[in-house]
Parts: sequence; C-alpha cells; structure tokens
Amino acid sequence: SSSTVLGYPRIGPNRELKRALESYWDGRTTRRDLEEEGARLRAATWGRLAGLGLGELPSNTFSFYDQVLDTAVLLGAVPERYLAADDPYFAMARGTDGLAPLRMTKWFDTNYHYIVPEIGPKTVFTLDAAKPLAEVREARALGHETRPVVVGPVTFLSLSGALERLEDVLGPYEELLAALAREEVAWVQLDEPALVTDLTPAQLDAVRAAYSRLGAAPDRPKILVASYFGDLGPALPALAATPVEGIGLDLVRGSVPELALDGKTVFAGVVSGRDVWRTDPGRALEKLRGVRADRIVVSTSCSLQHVPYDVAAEDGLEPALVARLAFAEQKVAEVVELARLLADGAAVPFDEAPVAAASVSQEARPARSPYPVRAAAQAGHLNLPPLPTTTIGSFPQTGELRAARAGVVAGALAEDDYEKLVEREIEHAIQVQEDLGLDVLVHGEPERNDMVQYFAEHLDGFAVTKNGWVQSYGSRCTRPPIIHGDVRRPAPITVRWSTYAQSLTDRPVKGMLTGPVTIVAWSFDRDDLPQRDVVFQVADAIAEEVRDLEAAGLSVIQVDEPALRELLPLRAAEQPAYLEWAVAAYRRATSVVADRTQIHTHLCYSDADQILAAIDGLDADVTTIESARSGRRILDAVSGYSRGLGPGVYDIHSPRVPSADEVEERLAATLKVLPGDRVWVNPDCGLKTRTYAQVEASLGNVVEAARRLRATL
Ligand code: THG
Ligand code: ZN
Repeated sequence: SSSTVLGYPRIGPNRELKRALESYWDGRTTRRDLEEEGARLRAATWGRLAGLGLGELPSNTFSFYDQVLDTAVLLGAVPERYLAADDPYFAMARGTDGLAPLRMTKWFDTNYHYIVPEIGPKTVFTLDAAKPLAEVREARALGHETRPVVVGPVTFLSLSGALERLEDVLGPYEELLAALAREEVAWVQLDEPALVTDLTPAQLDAVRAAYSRLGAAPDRPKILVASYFGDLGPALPALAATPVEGIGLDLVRGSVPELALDGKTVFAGVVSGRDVWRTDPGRALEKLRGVRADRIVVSTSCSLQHVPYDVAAEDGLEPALVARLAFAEQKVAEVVELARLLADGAAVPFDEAPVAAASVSQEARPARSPYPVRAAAQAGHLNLPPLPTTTIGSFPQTGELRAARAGVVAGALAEDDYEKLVEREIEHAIQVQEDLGLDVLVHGEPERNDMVQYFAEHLDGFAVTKNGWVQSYGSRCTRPPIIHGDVRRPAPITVRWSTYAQSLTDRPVKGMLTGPVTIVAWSFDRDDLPQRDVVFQVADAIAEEVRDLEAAGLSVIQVDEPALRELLPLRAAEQPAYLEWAVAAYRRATSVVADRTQIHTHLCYSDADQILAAIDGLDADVTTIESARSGRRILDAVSGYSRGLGPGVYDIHSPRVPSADEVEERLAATLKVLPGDRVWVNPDCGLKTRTYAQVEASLGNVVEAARRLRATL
C-alpha cells in the first residue's frame, strides 16, 4: 500500500513566507521576489516529502494567503471592485486604502482562518487554472509527480453561502479536470470537510449531484474526495454511490466505517493532523486492517497545515516529552512506516494504554449571589458614573517592547531591565488613561506576547516551543503551547503587574486574565484525558489567580473567553453538552470572588448572537462584545439583557479615528435597547495592534460621547 498526506504547512520552517509577504506588502520587495520565495518553499517541501519516502505527493497546497481564496480565484469569483487594484489577490485578502477586504472567518473548528468568498446571483464562474497547473509542472520539473489539491464544490459553496449556484460552478470544475487530464495528472484531490457537518437535505443532494456529474466527465484524472474533521455520516453512502475513485476518511476523529467501499481507494487518515502526538502504530494498523476497500493509501486525518514543521527544531523541550511528540515531518515518517507495516502484514502490539491521570475534583463551587445583590454591592464599592468608560485590556505594543522580549530570550537583555521597561509602559498606559478621563483602567498587558502563550509559560503542565509556528491567517502565526500534564499554577502570574498599575491610580484597575476554554482551544491538548477535564484543571488555576487579584485589592477582574465558540462541536447533537461544561468551567474560574468584586468578560467574534444563551450562562457582571461590524443584528439579539453590557462603540481593526458624534450616535442606538444603568462604553476589542496616537484620539472621543449622553440620562 502507498502513503500520502492531505496537505503540508506552507509558512516555511522559519516563517520564510511571513517575512516574504510582509516585505512585499511594505514595498521593500517585488512581486517577483515573493514568487521566487514561494517557489523555493514548494521545492523544499516536495524534496522533503520525497526524501522521507512518501509515496504520493500533493501539490497546490501552497498558498500566498489562503486555499479558499485560491479556489475563488480558480473559479473566477473575484468581485469586480477588486479587479482594478494593483494586486487584486491581496486586495481581497487585506483590503486597500479605498477597499475593505473580504470577510475572514474560522476554518471549521481549527484556529486557522479563511477568506469568505463573495458570491452573488450575478457572479460569473470562469476557470483560471493557472496556479494548480503551474505547480504540477513545477513539481514535474523537479522530478515529482503530484496530486493537485483544490477545495471541492460543495464545501466551497457552503462556506460562501451560495449552494444554489452548484450547477454553475460544476462547469469550471469539469474544465479543470480536463485541463489536468491533458497535463497527464493521475489524481486530483477535492477537499470536502463540509461533509462532516450536519448536512441539510440540499447539501446531501449537492454531494450526489456534484460527484455524479464530475465522475461522469469523459477526460479526467481519478478523483479523491477528501473529508476530514469527523465522520462522513450519510455523506459516505452518497459518495460511495458516485463514480469517484477515492474517498478520504478521518480515522482519528471519525471511525472505521461499516460500509464496504468496493471499487474505491480509501485514503485512510490514521495519523492526526490536529495534534502533536506520535501515532500508536498498533492501533493505527488495527484501523487500517478494518477498512474494507479495493486499495488503501495510508494518510493523515487532514492537512498537516495545523501542526508545526519539525520537533527537531526545538532544543528547549524535556527529552521525555520530545519522545512523545510528532510535528509535520515526524508525521510524514509515521505515514510512510505504517504503509510499510501494512504491506508487510506485520504484527504490531498496541502501546501501553494511556493512563488517564486522576485529575480535578468535580465538586461544584457555590454559585455567586443573584445579580441584583452583586450589582448593588459593586455600585457601593466602585462608585462609577452611569455609562462607565473602559477598554478591553491591551494597549499598543511598541517595537521597543517586542525587541526587549527577544533580547531576554537571546540572553542579551537582563530580566531586571526588561521588567523595568514593562513598568515604564504600565506607567505610561495609566497616565494616558487618567488624562483621557476613563473610568475603569487597565495596565495594558505590556508583559504579554500572546494572551495564551503568556499563561502557558507560567503554568505547570504546559510546554512552549521556540519555533512551533502554525499559520493563523495570511502571514500571521501563533505558537500553540502543548498541554502534556496536569495543569497547576505554581505562583501568581499577573498579580504583580496589576497591583503595580493599581498603585499608580485612585481609579479602579481591571485585572486581566484569559479564560480556561480559550487557553485550551489555542493550545495542543492532551490525548490521555477528556478535554473537559483539562479545561477544568485550567479553570482551577485561573480561579487561584482571580482570588489572588481580589486579595491584592483589584475590585474589577476581566476573564476573556474569545474562543468559547471555537471549541463548539461541528455536529449539533454534541453542542449542548459542550456548552454546558464550557460555561461551568468559566463559572468555576470566576465564582470565587465576593459580591462587591466585579467580573467582566470579553468575546470578540461577530456571531455572538448564536451562542447568547451560553454567554448569559457565564454570569459575568459585565460583558463587552464586538458590535461595530455586526451592528444592528447584535443589538437586536441583546435587547433587554439584564446585566452589564458593553457593545463596542468603534472598530479597532481599522486605523480610522471615530468622531465623538459618531460614537454618540452608536451609544444612543444602544440605549434604545438596553437600560441606561447597565450600559458600558468601550471599543470593540483590544488596542494592541494600534498606535498610541490613534488610541488617544479615539478614546478621547469615546469619553466625550459618554459625557454628553450622561448629561441626558
Ligand atoms: N492568540 C492566539 N490565537 C488566536 C488569537 C490570538 N486565534 C484567533 C485570533 N487571535 C487570530 N489572530 C491573530 C492575530 C495576530 C497574530 C496571530 C493571530 C499575530 N501573531 C504574531 C505574528 O504572526 O507575527 C506572533 C505573535 C507571537 O509572538 O506569539 O500577530 O491572539 N493564540
Ligand atoms: Zn476582542
């Protein structure tokens, strides 16, 4: 049997693509320089995959920004207004001076974000196969035959909210197949992760229609329909009944199907593309031997783009942990080895069953007092004006600060000097907020690189990597920490910075923490303990920090949970149970304070309305949410909400400074649906990506607008 992977990281082992993109965007290099870097990265990837002995190589898994955007370009679905831009591709991805970018959203339940194609009833689809054809030829010139990968029609249209255009896209897909056949390509991979979600009858019909028609195309390569992130459910028999030759199954999240797939090649995803753990060869072989099909290709459960490149690039990890880890390179080697073992009919015993550590006590904590009781205690303690003004937490991160952090890591800057710099930044942030007249201040988080990485660095049970970058969107990456043991907080984490900030002012300063769900969602999770237990362990560690902040005199504490929606299971049947424990974990982390201590939370995606009941369940005293972009819809959804709420009054993602009139207008709209004594006034997200000049101008107008409206209450 043969071996393959569904996709590979493309940012470069040392984030070469990030640097090439950002220097092109800054005008320091040309489009041609960028293309050359792309070609180098592709050549290196194919060379490495072939060198590791992989049987079948993918192509077109490279992208300068995003594979969904690439598919929109492939199908000619470029909105007219972008065509005149200097570089329409990046204009769609990032916007230009005059044009807003296309919307971006999360790729299923991963931390990767894709560009949402804009498809209307008038969109004309015309094939532009230049990119996949060029990659096939480029690989061939290097001596590699490849299987081009493209997002399939059902997923592409489902993500675009335009499934009714199915008939219209199938023509270009057929032309693509013909073009690849002329190029003598043996296999094409059409990615269809949407098929593992709850399909509507229309989507299931679309699966049948699309693959019956593409399967009937006269001149075409063999078709692999790759599913991933779960089980195919009813889509499996539907696909099996079409003429496609190959079906990709996620046998890590999903299970070995009962159905015999006669006449098909199954691409059996037994090596996980979503975690960083080595695969147990005994268990993987058992799954492979359970698949009934004409031929089996050993594969990954999904693209490896969601894991870092290479464990060998890490030199600071414990050897015992390293022995358990597999990043992309190691996972390719596993796929190759499993194919060999399967072909040899080797008998391989299972590893020791993972021992689930006895973990958290599941004892419920007493709930806080009812909200009206707390609200009264807080009003007496905090003495805030109506329509209190605040910010979400982070202030601009200066280049000096980032350079200093790098200096500490490199050993070029003493820890003491770095801490003095952090204190100076806090002093500056407090001074700016006092001068502006804000009511609840923040310390600005100058000590943090990332809101998850920072906590992981200070908690037991987490390992952080030096180079374990994973693409989040475009040129942006994160280094997800690895949870490998029971989580504990050996010492207070943020207390020192928050109390320092509070010592500088008479106004209340908010303590700032990341919530347990978000910390786990943006990390690589354990494989030997249910996710819920891990989240509860983190909740207990955060609860200790909450207690210590309160004891140190912080009377407002914010615990952010921006990823609450991210871990939401893809199948509706599993969602209520998840939301129940996710909300319970949050309350476990926050319900430890006295009534007079005010708990804030912040959520920053635009579809908060979809999980409003869960947000309500968090039982925070004040919730700040994104609303500048989602606008009316969110206001309608929260109408009549009974606790404190701060719908963002301006969009921090743009450098634009909102006028006081504009903020006043927005606030007035909010006051139409919410009681005046519950409304908070704040921007819609953290200020880390802005400059101090922008922040001071914008917040000045926010404070001014709040004062004007206060006078009318
Ligand atoms: N932290 C983590 N995950 C996230 C976010 C986050 N996922 C969702 C959302 N926010 C994604 N957004 C971003 C925005 C910016 C960056 C990454 C993800 C970013 N990263 C730096 C870069 O690529 O240069 C590196 C940051 C670092 O040093 O760690 O700018 O906020 N975990
Ligand atoms: Zn936010």
